[in-house]
Amino acid sequence: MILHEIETAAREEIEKLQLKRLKETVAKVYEKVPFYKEQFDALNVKVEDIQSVRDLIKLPFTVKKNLRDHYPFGLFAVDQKELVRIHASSGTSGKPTVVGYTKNDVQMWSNIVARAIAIAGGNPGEVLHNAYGYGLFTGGLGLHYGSEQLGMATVPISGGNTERQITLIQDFKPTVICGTPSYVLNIAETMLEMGIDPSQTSLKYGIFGAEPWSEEMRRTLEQLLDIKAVDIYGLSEVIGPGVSIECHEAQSGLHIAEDHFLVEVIDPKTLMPVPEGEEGELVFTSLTKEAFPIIRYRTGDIASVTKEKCACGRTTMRMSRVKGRIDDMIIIRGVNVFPSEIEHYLLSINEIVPHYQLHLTKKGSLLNVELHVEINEVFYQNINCDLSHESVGRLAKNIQTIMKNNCLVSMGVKVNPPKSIPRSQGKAVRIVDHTKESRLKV
Ligand code: DLL
Repeated sequence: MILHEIETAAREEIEKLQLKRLKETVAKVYEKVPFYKEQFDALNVKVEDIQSVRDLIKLPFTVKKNLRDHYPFGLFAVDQKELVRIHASSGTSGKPTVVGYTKNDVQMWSNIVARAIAIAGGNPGEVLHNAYGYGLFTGGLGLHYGSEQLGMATVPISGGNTERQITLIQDFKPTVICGTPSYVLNIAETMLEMGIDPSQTSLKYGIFGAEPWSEEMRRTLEQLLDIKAVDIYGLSEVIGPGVSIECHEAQSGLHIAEDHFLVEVIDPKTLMPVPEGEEGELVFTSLTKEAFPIIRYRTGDIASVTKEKCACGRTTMRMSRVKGRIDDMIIIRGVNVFPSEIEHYLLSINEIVPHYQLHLTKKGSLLNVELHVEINEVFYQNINCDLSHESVGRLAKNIQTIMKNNCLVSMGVKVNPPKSIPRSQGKAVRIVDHTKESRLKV
């Protein structure tokens, strides 16, 4: 295992480096980005007020709306001529959020991702199959540059054209596959349909992220493909993939690239920090970015962090799996539930496949949730393709009880035939919100 110095540094050393970089970042945004100057002045905070990393809380938060309000380049800290890359995320409403990178930013990001791929089990000289989408989304190019930087032969296949992906996996013999967990599941299932045993490929490691997924999904993917699967996290506003990643040795929380990003966890209601180990909203501050430095960005993602040393020997702070985005949290009769929690329990049920959707409707002012699941081919044949068979009713009831007992929510369950739930080629759509559709129609 090749470790970078920072990965095993003592906490004081990490914080010393962070403080130095934080001071530089704060001074830079104050000088170069009018938005930050206004924000800091309004709170009467001065660059000199940052004397320890804990002083970060004196600074204002940044939210997605600030990016939209300054569309496209209003929050950039460099002249447009210095940009070499622009990414954007479409979002669900309004203008996209746009982020930019200088040459140094791209180099720095590549180094971060190269380190992340190594943490996940990748080695120079091997082949990496990159099924993240290429384009404005940061997944494809982010993993691509990191993989090349590490010295891996990178296959820029992007998402889609699943049968060709499978041919290339068989022919090029990659050891690492990258993609959203839902799309890689789609690849594995397509292999089975083609009569190919997914556990017999050259793949050893999977680097999966860009969407919430569960431990059960990890087990499913690991068993199907006979690989070790690790979670990678990131967001375009902070840099893209590589903000944190699990190590293949312990698979126990995602190591944050603390030399480049400062993390906080806050209570999204009070905006105050929560104690270590407690869940809250992740907030990131970039420490080394040139084109688009960002201060205290509220991600909307729910997770916890720990400073405990990992079994792999690394000392960098680790975050838990992201449970979901605050916006994706469904509140049913006062109970909060994330799709990833539902997924966790759903995947232990034998008769169904790991594809599901939550359909939201409204009856009066009450939110109604229907869980759409899909039965597997064997079960379908056993019931003579008859969904009115009594065992289908029993299955639906069983799923309802499992959800009620474990997620504490009551929801309808609709059992669908095989291949009826849309397969993902990138980020899976887990929530279909018909309440918004009807609002639009009005
Ligand atoms: O999804 C960057 C990325 C690419 C991460 C490839 C990992 C791998 P955005 O499109 O800006 O960037 O979306 C960021 O996706 O705020 C989370 O809500 C969600 N997300 C990203 N990684 C994970 C993960 C990329 N591992 C948003 N688990 C974030 C759960 C994730 N959610």
